Amino acid sequence: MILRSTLITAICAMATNSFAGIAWTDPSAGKVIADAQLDHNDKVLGPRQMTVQYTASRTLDAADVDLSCNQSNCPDVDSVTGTGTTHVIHFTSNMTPGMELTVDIDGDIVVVKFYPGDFDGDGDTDSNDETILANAVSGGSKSTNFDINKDGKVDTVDELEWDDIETTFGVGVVWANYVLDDTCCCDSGSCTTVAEISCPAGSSTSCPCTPTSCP
Ligand SMILES: [Ca+2]
Ligand SMILES: [Ca+2]
Ligand SMILES: [Ca+2]
Repeated sequence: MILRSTLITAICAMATNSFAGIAWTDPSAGKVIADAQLDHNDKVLGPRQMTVQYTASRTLDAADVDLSCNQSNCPDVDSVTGTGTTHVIHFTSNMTPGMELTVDIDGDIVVVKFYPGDFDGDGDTDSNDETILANAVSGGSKSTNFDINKDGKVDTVDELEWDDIETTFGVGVVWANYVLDDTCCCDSGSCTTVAEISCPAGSSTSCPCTPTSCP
């Protein structure tokens, strides 16, 4: 009996050790991403990659990963890098405001939401979020969650950036109802349906924009 139970225990241990489950991902499953990286045109950029940490070594390549989302401009998988237990899924484009991205990693589903400025994670960006940010600034927070412009500091500049987000997307914007394609931007005669805090010089945020109408 002792031998038999020892054998069963050993087999179970082998089975457990050979199975590589996801330990964590970054961004993590269910996360509302509130901080927004801004590019040189003040375009609001969400994450462009996801790190996956496994409990045991395994291989992972681009064919194992599928992306889908609630917008028409879903990123694709550009590449998967890394070896052993840590792999990084690179997207072909950044997540955009209001995007809910479903990442199917070899059958494991991870959903993340990019709601700029939504610090309490309730699906909108309103005065409650403004208060949370103001308290973070006055309290000397070091959290990267509040560092909207990614300059390494949480200060009044981030509060101004937060104001820009709310002005651009609407006061009290409800991200769950947000349709990216409602925002157009006309630059040098061509319209794109990207969301930007401020469009490049000479462009218009009105829809349809001129000289070319938005689709
Ligand atoms: Ca909120
Ligand atoms: Ca709210
Ligand atoms: Ca900052």
